[in-house]
Amino acid sequence: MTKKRVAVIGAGPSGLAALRAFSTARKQGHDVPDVVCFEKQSSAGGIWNYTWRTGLDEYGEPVHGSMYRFLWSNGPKEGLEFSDYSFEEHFGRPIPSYPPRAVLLDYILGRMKRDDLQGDMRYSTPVRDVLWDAEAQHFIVTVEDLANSHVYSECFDYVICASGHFSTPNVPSFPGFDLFPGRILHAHDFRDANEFAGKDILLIGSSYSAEDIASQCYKYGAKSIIFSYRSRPLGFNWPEGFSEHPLLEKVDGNIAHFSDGESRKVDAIILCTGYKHHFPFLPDTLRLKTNNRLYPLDLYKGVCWIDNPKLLYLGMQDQYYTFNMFDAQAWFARDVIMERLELPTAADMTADTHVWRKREEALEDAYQEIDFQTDYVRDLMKYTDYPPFDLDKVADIFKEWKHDKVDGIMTFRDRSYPSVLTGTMAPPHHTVWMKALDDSLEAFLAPVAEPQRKVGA
Ligand code: FAD
Ligand code: NA7
Repeated sequence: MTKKRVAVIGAGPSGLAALRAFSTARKQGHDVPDVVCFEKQSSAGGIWNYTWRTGLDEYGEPVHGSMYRFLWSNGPKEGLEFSDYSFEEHFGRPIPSYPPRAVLLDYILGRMKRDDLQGDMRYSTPVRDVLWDAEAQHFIVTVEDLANSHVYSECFDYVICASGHFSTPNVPSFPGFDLFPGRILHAHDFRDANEFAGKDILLIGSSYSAEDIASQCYKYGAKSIIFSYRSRPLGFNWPEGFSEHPLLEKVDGNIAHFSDGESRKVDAIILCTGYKHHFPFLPDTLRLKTNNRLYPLDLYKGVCWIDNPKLLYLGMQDQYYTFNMFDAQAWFARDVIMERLELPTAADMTADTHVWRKREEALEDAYQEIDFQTDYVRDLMKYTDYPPFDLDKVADIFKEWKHDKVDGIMTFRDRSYPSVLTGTMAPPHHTVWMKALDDSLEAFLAPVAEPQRKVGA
């Protein structure tokens, strides 16, 4: 009998979780399918890879990266720790709770390297097209090897789509934008807060990107920060120089007018208006269509495409949990593919998603959302042998994090939490976040504060 073939699209945390899930089963002595991972970037790590590029890359491909310089984890690392690979194991000692981007990338890649992930990694190879051949009962996956400008197709029994959903920006327009004399950009193209030092910045949106980019700009010397929200303000106890207004009505020259009748002079506008789930390589019949939410429909257990469960999606939810949730999903996907799990009928799968969706729709605040996603991950984990970890403790950490942000939006990253795997309390960082201008791995791991390197010069 020929081996099953699985295509994984994307080598970010979700795609790597899939590779890890199969590798674990292989090490346990199981006969696992052949796995090929197609990644459009030249290396693994997904959105955790920093690139200076914006717009199109060297091949004319849309740049995937939305991360910027000086990005530090926006939640405690204890909430995302892989349950089979602790931070302590990776770094050989405990590290503070809020690492910068490069440290988290090192951790993600560390598990991959240590695991000697078997499988066929094809970098600089975007997936162009996925077609279901109903007669042959397999997918035809067409990809482009960018370095050799070569387009080719291969057949797969299963496809795991792990291409991320924080990369294609949602870019609304407002009256007067065409004549605005300053820069207008989306968060996806934001790279370096130094650019905005001494400037009055308008940020549209009131979620994670707005909150974090504003904090970055403040940290690196912006003169004032003006938020404009559509539904509700962020509402933190912002330092002096910050203000929040309801939705922008128009800009007139460099004057922004808001629906509360207020107006302010602004030098630059950053649209922190979220991202679109975008799968240009998938036909209508296979394409997930959703906004950014905790329970997208059409996916059984948030993973299996109900209309054709040989297509599986990872990481498509809005996220409190990240790396550990992707793992739980990947283990579930693996066990579906290896036929260790039998799926219910399509009608039963759909009914199950509606139960979750109904519960999601009734959620009233972030604490309930945390409990919801905790229950979701718990539910997934009961089907597989993903190493158990104390989900209730993780939920408590997320709730404490929410409190800490209310206590001090510029100081929450100075807090510490215990690992739910090792029990070790994270040490405080040698430099408080507001003063830690150097976000390199070396500066973060240095035992004591070094003179802050002049950054951005
Ligand atoms: P991604 O990391 O986006 O990886 C998807 C991969 O698929 C990419 O490598 C991409 O190149 C590849 N790909 C896409 N299309 C194709 C194609 N057609 N063919 C081949 N390959 C393709 N999470 C946290 O836990 N903590 C944080 O502090 C945090 N901060 C964030 C800050 C920003 C600005 C953003 C945008 C996200 C942040 N996140 C954070 C969430 C982050 O998205 C997840 O941590 C995680 O990276 C999601 O992993 P993923 O593999 O699903 O997607
Ligand atoms: P989110 O969390 O999806 O939030 C998008 C925000 O953009 C949210 O406040 C929206 O307002 C707002 N939005 C969307 N469209 C508009 C328009 N047309 N006008 C005004 N405001 C709008 O995306 P983020 O980028 O903040 O976070 C995504 C990830 O990146 C996250 O994981 C982070 O860790 C980093 P709404 O509340 O819907 O009215």
